[in-house]
Amino acid sequence: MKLTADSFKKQYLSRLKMMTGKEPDESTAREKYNTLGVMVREYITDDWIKQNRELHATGEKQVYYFSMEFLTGRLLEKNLIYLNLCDVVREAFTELGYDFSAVFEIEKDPGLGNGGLGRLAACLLDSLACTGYSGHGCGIRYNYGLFEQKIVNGYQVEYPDRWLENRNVWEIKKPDHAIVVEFGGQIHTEKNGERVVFSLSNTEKVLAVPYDTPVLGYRNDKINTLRLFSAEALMNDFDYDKFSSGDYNQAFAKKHTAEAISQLLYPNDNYYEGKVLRLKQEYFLVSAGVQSLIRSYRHSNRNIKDLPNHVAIHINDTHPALIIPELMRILLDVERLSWQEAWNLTKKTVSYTNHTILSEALETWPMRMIFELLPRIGMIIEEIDHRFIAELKRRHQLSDEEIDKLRIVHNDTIRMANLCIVASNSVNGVAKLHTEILKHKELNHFYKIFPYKFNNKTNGITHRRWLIHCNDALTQKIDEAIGRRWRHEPVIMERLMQFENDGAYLEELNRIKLQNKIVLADYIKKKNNIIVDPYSIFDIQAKRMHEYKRQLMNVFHIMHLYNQILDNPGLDVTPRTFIFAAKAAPGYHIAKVIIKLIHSLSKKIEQTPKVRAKIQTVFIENYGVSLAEKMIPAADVSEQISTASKEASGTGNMKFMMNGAITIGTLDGANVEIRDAVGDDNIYIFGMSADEVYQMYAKRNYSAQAIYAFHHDLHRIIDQLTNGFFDDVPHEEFQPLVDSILKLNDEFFVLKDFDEYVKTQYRLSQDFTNAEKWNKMSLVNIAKSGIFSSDYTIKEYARQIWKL
Ligand code: 26W
Repeated sequence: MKLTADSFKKQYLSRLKMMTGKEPDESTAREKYNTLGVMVREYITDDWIKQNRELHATGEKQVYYFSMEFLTGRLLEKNLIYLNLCDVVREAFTELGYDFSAVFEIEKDPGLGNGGLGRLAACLLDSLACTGYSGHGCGIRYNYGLFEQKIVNGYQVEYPDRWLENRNVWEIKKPDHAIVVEFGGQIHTEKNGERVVFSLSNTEKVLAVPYDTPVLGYRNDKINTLRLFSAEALMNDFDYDKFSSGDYNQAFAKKHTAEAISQLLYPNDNYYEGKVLRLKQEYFLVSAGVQSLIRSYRHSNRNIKDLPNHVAIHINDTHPALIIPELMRILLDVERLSWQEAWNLTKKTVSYTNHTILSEALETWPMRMIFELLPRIGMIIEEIDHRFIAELKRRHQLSDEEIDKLRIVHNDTIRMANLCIVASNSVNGVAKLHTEILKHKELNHFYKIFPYKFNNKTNGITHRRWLIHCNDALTQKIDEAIGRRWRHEPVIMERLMQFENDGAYLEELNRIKLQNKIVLADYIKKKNNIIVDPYSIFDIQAKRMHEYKRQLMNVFHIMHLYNQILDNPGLDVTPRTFIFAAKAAPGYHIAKVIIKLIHSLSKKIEQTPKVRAKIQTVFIENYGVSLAEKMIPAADVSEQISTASKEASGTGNMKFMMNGAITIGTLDGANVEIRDAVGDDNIYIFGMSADEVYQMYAKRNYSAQAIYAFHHDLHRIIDQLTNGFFDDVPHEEFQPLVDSILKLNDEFFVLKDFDEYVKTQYRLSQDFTNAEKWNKMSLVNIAKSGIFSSDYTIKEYARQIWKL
């Protein structure tokens, strides 16, 4: 696009006037933002329409990526960068005296996801467009995204996330493409020759209205679509009789029930809660999505039997698993295919990613609930299960116990992961270790039956958001050193290795890091009213609050340093600022207690000058994509300390690495692959391995009590939780943490890994004082991070799974 600052300025000012009915100098930042957003959308609209038409005409294979979560982050600045308009706009804004970044800050960060799974969906969509593939996201347009977190007196308080309060300039509502989704009803059977035909009557109908958001490629003109469905009542769902007789509540009842479906994102991460409304959401997404894609497929006049040649459907964890029986339903009841034909097409079309092995995160639905809400879907699932078991018995010699593990329906509950594995052509884990654990431990019973379905796709992150967009200074420095090709081919970043011994270059990297730390320190001052030292180590743990991620172990280490400094004031401690950010699921009590503990510790340190001189602790509220963009470029140390085997991959680990932070972590998830990339000298690995964790479970001889009894430092720390050491809370405040360790025997091995963690932290802090050594490690991490670009991940999905 050829656009000069001058011509842009003219267009912009005239649009601004037209949209606001004011002179430009009277316009607010919001008005400036809206105008700019609408203009960006206008620039791309023709291309977007054209590409959709072409896709239709050519029948090029497309993937539909179904996910209950998409954490896209803000779009204005990103889109400007992708269209190569950022410099022009910045220049124009500067000339006009407008505050460029203040305008970006107006945009609400759409929090339509909880954590890693939702952000991965956004990174993969980005990479699809950037690598030139045709693929679309399919999700729910929640009215309220993940709650906004405020910290009040050290406690998390949740506020509704009103992200749609102001106009969303990126989406286009498509009412004429709305879909009817049906719940409940009665099943009817009818004989049609040899065939039994099923239909439903008396269903509750809900309208799924699509809102499309363009997903731009990076300077390659590609535009894909993120389609989010919003639930609305049908026009005739309003009860005029009730209204005119004054029964207003009842008059609107159906409308409210319908709209409830897309009202809110469930705030659980890695924790399954079997709520009917959640089940409705899941079916709403898949039914709307499949109907919509079949409709558009039908429009192009292709034979339904060719579906897998033109369409791939991917399910992001089991949450959209009902796509399997829903697609079967359409192929059987609407397209009138035979069971075998429908089943073959379904299997060829659907693929599935597993993102977690935590048993408390695995979805299961009571058969009864499914039959009540989705009778035909329930029937189809039972039939899939019957046929699968029959075939198993025919083909394999299996004990009853083995068969029970494989059943989709077991004890009157449906195991969604089993359904996904049986019905899809590919099952992938998200890091090498995770996939090995799936194959040889958690899903070994399935691996033995379907070895060919299992494969690994190590997660990735888009280096455009997580480096080019969020860390401009570092981006420039990389350009200067190795040119700009790496932006399109991120492995080229490895050429930075030639600067490994270039003192001046390393010093420059260090200066950029310091500058980013100063920016974060300002933010902390503003938000927390705590002054932190940007020359201290910025040690960051930013992710969902979860016991398996072991924020508590991090806290124990800080308490340990506290105790040591007080005992021994002359102690040589490298100044360090421990920074946390994390949301806890509102119903996850112990996670909330840990948040409170971090605040009490922070306060305690601020009140103890001797300690405060060496270490500080801060908790930044409301972690999300936008905050991550501020924190990650400022990190010296990246905490990735989950109990080995529990973190499927992690993607924060990759983002920190790419911004030059050094990882301290366990051999878990993608940390293993990061270690392989940078080598043992450029990462701090400690703790039990996944094998050791599994052995520990098998031996059943771990005793947290025994460690507590004999370990002087840990004994003291655990006692401090309840002995009045934290004098801003009642003594029993932190009792649940003591109980989780001593009574419930420390499920995540915090005590077991503590010593090695402390030793490794000490080694790290010594190394930090050697600036040359540290900067070199930082450079190696940046240089080796290119392989974790999601562009490579997506190419593997596209070629090996989706066959695009
Ligand atoms: C039904 C409740 C529920 C909600 C969310 C269960 C499970 C989830 C997600 C699978 C949790 C999640 O985000 N998992 C993370 O996925 C990332 C992307 O693959 C991985 O990098 C993380 O290790 C994994 O925890």
